[in-house]
Amino acid sequence: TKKVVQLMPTDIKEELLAKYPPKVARKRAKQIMINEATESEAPSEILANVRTIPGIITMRGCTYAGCKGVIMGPTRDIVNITHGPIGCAFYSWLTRRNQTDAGEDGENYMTYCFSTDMQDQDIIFGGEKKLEASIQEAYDLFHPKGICIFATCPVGLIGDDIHAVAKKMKAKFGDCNVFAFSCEGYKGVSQSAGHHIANNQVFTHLVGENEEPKEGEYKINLLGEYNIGGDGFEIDRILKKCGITNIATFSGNSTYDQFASAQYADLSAVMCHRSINYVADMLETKYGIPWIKVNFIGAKSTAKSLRKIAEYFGDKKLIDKVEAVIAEEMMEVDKVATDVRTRTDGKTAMLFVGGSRAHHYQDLFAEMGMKTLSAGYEFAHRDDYEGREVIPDLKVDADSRNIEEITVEADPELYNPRKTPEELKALEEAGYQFKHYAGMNPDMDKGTLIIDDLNQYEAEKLVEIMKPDIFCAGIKEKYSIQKTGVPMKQLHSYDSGGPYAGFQGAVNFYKEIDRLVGSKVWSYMKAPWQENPELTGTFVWE
Ligand code: CFM
Ligand code: HCA
Repeated sequence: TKKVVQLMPTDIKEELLAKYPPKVARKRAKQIMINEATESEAPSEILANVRTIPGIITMRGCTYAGCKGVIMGPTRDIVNITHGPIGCAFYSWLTRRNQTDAGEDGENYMTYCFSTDMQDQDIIFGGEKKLEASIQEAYDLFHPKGICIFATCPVGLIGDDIHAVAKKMKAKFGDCNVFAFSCEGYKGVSQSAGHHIANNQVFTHLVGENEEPKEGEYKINLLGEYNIGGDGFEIDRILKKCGITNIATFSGNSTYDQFASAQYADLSAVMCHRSINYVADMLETKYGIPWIKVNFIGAKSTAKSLRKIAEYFGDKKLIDKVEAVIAEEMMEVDKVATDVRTRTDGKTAMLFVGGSRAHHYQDLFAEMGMKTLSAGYEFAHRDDYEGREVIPDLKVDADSRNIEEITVEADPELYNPRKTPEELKALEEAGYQFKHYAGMNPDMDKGTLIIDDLNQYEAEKLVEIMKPDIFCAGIKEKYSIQKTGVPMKQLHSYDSGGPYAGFQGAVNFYKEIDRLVGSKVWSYMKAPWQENPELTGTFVWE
């Protein structure tokens, strides 16, 4: 049966805000947007990348999660040591389903949990000695090419100089690159600050370290692909089939050597812009490697992205090969899509995930004929919503790209303010360059609800009002949503599924969602006596 949404978007927004104290409601109102999806002169603005109001149960994570977990976590041959009390390391150990394949004899430290295990006396007297000993121990045991140190909140509070320790140990070893990240969890407002910190350090200490050029045809870097549920394996399969050489993935199943050789690519293809745009910009500024935005989530988006890469190289051989691969792969995709659409067409979805998937996965749902009623990011910035022009922090002159010194701390404000067409024109004339890429808002229907940093209360309320056929988010949302009787799909970990990227991934996703939205089990979430009050027993005192 088709659900009818009776309320207008404005009513729903009002309903979501009704319970808040006035000050909170005012702030949240700016983060709940009724989409206009037009190129109008004054597009509606959404407030993003701002601090969550204390007391609200946010879906977000922390800076340490964004740095250690997201960006560096998927690199399999670097020893990642968490400097802090054991909890931060233990509870972030293997929580992300980034897969690895080290081959026959490759190194893989992913399954280990490395921590300095700080105790009370280390907090009081300082933990640098303990950190030094831990680095030494890791080196002696594994002799890795790289050791990375990650600061947790207490380390920032007591002021351990992790960078000095890393520098000392690197000099001592000579054959192991040791560097550190000041990614204390409390920094910034979300994971996003952690991405930036990770990007800066990887670029400063790792990219460009390998001086042996990488050979291959049509060399690209794949930026912002973390191999969750094997997505990266599927993308690599397709790239290989097309004859495209992937020099470095940042950072799914990556190795030290890949990062260190990224400067040998001719193009950066950016999958998750939010988490890695800083590296894309720095590669362009320092080595003159341009970047384009790609999306391998959705079969049509995959085809489009492959064509975009082929178009960049402009070589007929590659263009023809890409077309042949698309034609071959789409046969199975079309077959399954046609079948599932008989059941999924017209169904509805909601997506609240991180900083890119809440947008990317709408393509897969659209391929199934499903409509996205409402979506939002946890921590993306305004450019990820608006998909408009980004102004780099440097004026880039095409002829003077190979500069040594670059500003690694890009000014976040430059990425944020929406410029009017006149302002953009003036900046363009002043020599600034712009990037164009897709954003969530223009891709969503007019009147849909776009909500930034959705919280537990609003999630349940939204589901109660709009009753989507499926709700997509993370582990913290999973069970509360399922208890409302609505199927829930994790788009972070994919539950136990995947890959969902590329052509085979699309087929996997169609089948999985078809099963979820078609299952009757969710209607049994109510206890029998809630459904049939006549079953309620009456206690009789004899
Ligand atoms: Fe990029 Fe990611 Fe995402 Fe992200 Fe993440 Fe993730 Fe995510 Mo979880 S890098 S922004 S910080 S696509 S871990 S693989 S699923 S919130 S939407
Ligand atoms: C993180 C990682 C996470 C969490 C997922 C979730 C991931 O933010 O620290 O909440 O289910 O993808 O593993 O985003």
